[in-house]
Amino acid sequence: MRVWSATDIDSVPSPLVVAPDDVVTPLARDRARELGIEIEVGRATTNDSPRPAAVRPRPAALPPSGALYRRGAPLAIASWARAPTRAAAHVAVVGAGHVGAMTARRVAESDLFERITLVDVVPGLAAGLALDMWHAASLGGFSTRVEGTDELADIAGADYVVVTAGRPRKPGMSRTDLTSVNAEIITDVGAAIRRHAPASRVVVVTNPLEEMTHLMQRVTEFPASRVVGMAGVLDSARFCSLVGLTGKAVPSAVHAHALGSHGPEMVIPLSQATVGATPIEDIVDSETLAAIVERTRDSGAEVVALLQTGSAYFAPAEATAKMVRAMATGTDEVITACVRSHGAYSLVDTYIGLPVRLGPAGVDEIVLLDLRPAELNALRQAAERIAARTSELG
Ligand code: NAI
Ligand code: 2OP
Repeated sequence: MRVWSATDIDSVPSPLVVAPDDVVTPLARDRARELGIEIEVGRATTNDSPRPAAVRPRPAALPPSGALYRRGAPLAIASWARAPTRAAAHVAVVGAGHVGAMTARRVAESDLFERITLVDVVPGLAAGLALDMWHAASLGGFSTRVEGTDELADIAGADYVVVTAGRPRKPGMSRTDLTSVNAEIITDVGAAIRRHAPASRVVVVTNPLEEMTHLMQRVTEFPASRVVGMAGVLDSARFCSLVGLTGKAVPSAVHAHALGSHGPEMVIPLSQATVGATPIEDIVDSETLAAIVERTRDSGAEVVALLQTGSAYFAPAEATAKMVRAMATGTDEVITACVRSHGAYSLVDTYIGLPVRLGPAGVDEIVLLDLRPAELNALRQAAERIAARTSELG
């Protein structure tokens, strides 16, 4: 077992592979985030196990540590601007409801961006929430400016636009029940994005996810690589957390990809799920895994039924913020996003959850996993059903 501190992170390669029983301090995680170093959980190490080789060259001069600053350590005044680690980027979040507000907060806390504009049709809502968030800047250790408005034109020039505007589900409703009301909202918001933020990368969150992402791309007429949907990061995370409930692994050691749809056609290929470097099927029995897959698929509805009003937002916002950060920093991490398949996996051409690498241009690459025939078949069926639904949008 080894304890990784922030100082250690300054001299490690990326990705840093730590053993399952290693401890990575919160300060070290912050430092790794600042330097763009991925932390992966690998096999247990012995004292003489070799450390992994660098796959990405490290910068010669390291930026000053904001992580240390946040925790009150003395730093040179020149460190305050933190310019070397922050892109001069502008993020807009349209819809300042539960998911939108929480996403704006998590993006602000990453302190990677110059500015966040939160927008909502309800007068004063976004401005009030943004001011409240900004009041926390000194406590949260961020200097990303957060502003709120009820004018969609204020997204002008945004580099990234997150769209959460729309109605959430009520108990007993399926995501598809939201189609007509949310399609109108997405059409309006998409037209505004096309007009005011024509160079932006768009992350759609509004349900039903595949249909609304498809519609957003059609309305903006942006290249499909610049319009993605958020669901797979959330559904994969839900699977990992539910595995954690078995007591056989901590959630952060579990890796899995939830592909297909954000709904009944969700496909979680167990051939690709691991705990550290060990296949999950060697650790958790097949009956339990089948039940976890089923519960993951129904997790959104499970939360809706408990809340009675509104739907989940902590995990959805965390997942959305992760996608925005992944685009801004261009990490090598393979995550699941709702993207246009363009013939990948021999699927019909549709928006569907697939493993991708995201970067500043949007989707850098669809990653081809070595799926089992039954998994591939399930993914193909999912694509056909999604394509049939999106074609009903006209
Ligand atoms: P919410 O009701 O709390 O917030 C939605 C906000 O959108 C409201 O404040 C509303 O005033 C605003 N809005 C409506 N029309 C607008 C317009 N034209 N321009 C700007 N703002 C507008 O709902 P919540 O919980 O934030 O969910 C938002 C959407 O995200 C829902 O459709 C929900 O189903 C979906 N969702 C999707 C997830 C996913 O994994 N893809 C996960 C969680 C939620
Ligand atoms: C969820 O899965 C409602 O789609 C939303 O929580």
